[in-house]
Amino acid sequence: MTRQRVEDGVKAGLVATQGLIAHGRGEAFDYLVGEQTIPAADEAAQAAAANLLIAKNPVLSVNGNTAVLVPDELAALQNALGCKMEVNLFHRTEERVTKLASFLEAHGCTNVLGKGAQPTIPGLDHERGRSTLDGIFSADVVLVPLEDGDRCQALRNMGKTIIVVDLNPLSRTARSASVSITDNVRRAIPRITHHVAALSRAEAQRVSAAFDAHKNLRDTLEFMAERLRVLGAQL
Ligand code: PTJ
Repeated sequence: MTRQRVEDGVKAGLVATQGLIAHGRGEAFDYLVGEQTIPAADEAAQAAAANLLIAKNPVLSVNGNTAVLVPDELAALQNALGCKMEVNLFHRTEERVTKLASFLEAHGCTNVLGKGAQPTIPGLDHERGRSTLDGIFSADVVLVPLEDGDRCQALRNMGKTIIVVDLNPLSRTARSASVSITDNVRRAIPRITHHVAALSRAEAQRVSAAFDAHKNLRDTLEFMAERLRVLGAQL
């Protein structure tokens, strides 16, 4: 059913054709974690919630794959945070931005930015470096599920806290993010929303300060390695 959403999204002009390849890569890594939220991923989801809660101007950045996989869940997270949302695409066309903004609004998202974004992110080419001044450009914390490594690094170079969701813990995106959640975006977004509701502001400060991004990725790789060892021993 999840794969069908991506396929239908391509047919509807919401998902880039490259989104199918990206999805397949994600599925392969999802098997390595057992298609479940592992403890390290939940810890990262809590750190993500903490950073979004203490942000002055948090923004949820949404691409084609994320929009079709979790539109209602994004609306719930946006509602819990009362923050802005921006359609920001890697394979950008103005037509797809407009379609995605309407699609997200039909699912309850509000204040969806992205149309008419300007080339504002230093270090990226004209098309890939676009953002809106009210949205990602002026944000201090950005959640960018399934982001590209160059853009993640460029946004970090602007001094922003960047939270990503990426099932590949070895991707450049995962390694350059402030917080990387190694989980399927279908499970990760509801987990973040759960933690947003559960954390007090004081707890959020503590969780954010205590989070160690590289240790979390090491724990994730250790989980995958141990799981493969156990599965191999059962053969
Ligand atoms: O809609 P656009 O134009 O912004 O394009 C979006 C894609 C995803 C096509 C674009 O950003 C892209 O090509 O991304 P990459 O570089 O292929 O990276 C996608 C990463 O997301 C890979 O590391 C995948 O393993 C991971 N991934 C794919 N599906 C999921 C996922 N991670 C979490 N949940 C998924 N469902």
